[in-house]
Amino acid sequence: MSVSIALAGKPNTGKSTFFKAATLVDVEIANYPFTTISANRGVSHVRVPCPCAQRSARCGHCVDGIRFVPIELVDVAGLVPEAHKGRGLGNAFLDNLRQSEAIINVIDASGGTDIEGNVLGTASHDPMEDVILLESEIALWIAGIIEKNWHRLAKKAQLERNVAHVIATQLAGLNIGENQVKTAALKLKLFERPADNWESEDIVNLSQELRRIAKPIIIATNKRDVASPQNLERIEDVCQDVVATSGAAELALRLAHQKGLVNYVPGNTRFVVAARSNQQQRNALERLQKFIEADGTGVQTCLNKAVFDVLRYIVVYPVEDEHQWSDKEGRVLPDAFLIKEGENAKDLAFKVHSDIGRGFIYAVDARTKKRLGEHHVLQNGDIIKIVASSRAK
Ligand SMILES: Nc1nc2c(ncn2[C@@H]2O[C@H](COP(=O)(O)OP(=O)(O)OP(=O)(O)O)[C@@H](O)[C@H]2O)c(=O)[nH]1
Ligand SMILES: [Mg+2]
Repeated sequence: MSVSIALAGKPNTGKSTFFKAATLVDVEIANYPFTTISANRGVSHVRVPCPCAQRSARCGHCVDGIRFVPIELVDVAGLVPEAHKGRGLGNAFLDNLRQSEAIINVIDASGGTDIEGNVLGTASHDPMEDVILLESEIALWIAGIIEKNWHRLAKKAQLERNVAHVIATQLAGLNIGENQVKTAALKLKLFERPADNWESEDIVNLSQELRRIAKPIIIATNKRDVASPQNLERIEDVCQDVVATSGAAELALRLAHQKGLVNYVPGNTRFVVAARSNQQQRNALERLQKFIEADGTGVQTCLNKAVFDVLRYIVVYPVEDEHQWSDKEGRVLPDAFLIKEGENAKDLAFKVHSDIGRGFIYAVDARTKKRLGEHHVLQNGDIIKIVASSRAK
């Protein structure tokens, strides 16, 4: 299963525009709230240097030495205050966050839409409120699930002397594990009191902590093209993991690339304009070029930040021939796997195939040709051959 990232936030902030730019899935975009009703899912990519760039020939799976590794992106319907109680489109959007490992909170940094996503006509809304909205709605949603049968749960937890296990079971569909519950409860010193003495406030605090651990949020200060520098700077000063984005600029470039008007590699700060473009197109593209010159559109940076900086994934390349860096058919660097920092050679073997994991004998670092044992922790960019016994099936 690939890494899944969700785009969420109040309505009309540009989630679907970001999504369409990042996946090229054709979804509805409009300047009013609740354009998206059911979630859109698509394949997007994170961008890394391809190991073949260090060799004389390209592998054929990258764009001039830049590799795009697939991830899942989910474009969720907008949420309004009290969504966890069913307001707006209600809880449906929260259900779409269940399997996501991280959430990009797409906010309207221009301040041109109110907390419900209505167009204001002036830049009078404080985008900080959009930041707080998503954090608190998710935490209150988690709290609601824990509180549902709390009385019965607390008794059970008491009897089994395993509060974290009981809560984790309740939250199973949310991709929140027992260890995460333990970490959160320890931090809040909740284990010092019996579970049936926990107040509603304790459960909300626990849920906030669980949200931080299990559903980390990256803030995309979107509509950067029309946002004031003050708004952008203020959010960057106060919040962690912020990337200024313009989904609209990324979408324009990706569509222009599709039409053959430019040669644009997602995440680049420069692109080449095709000779067949007309004067009007060239003027618009020139403006886009100026706009992305310093930091790009931010869309690729934001996805990379979520996967690498926040979720701490690394990319490794399993191969069958350690000399050619290829599979049996001679395809060079055919696969790129996202694995968690700290995972070892045997973990990778299991990801390639459970039979290979079970039959693991040793691995080879294809760069150094050194043998690696099963506990050898892999590093970002490693190219690994796995030697496994075929009898382990
Ligand atoms: N200026 C500017 N406008 C943008 C940007 N991204 C999106 N928009 C505009 O914002 C409006 C809403 O865009 P959508 O992508 O439909 O927003 P959404 O968050 O998916 O909206 P809902 O599905 O209703 O929650 C549209 O008019 C877009 O053209 C951007 O980066 N800059
Ligand atoms: Mg939408």
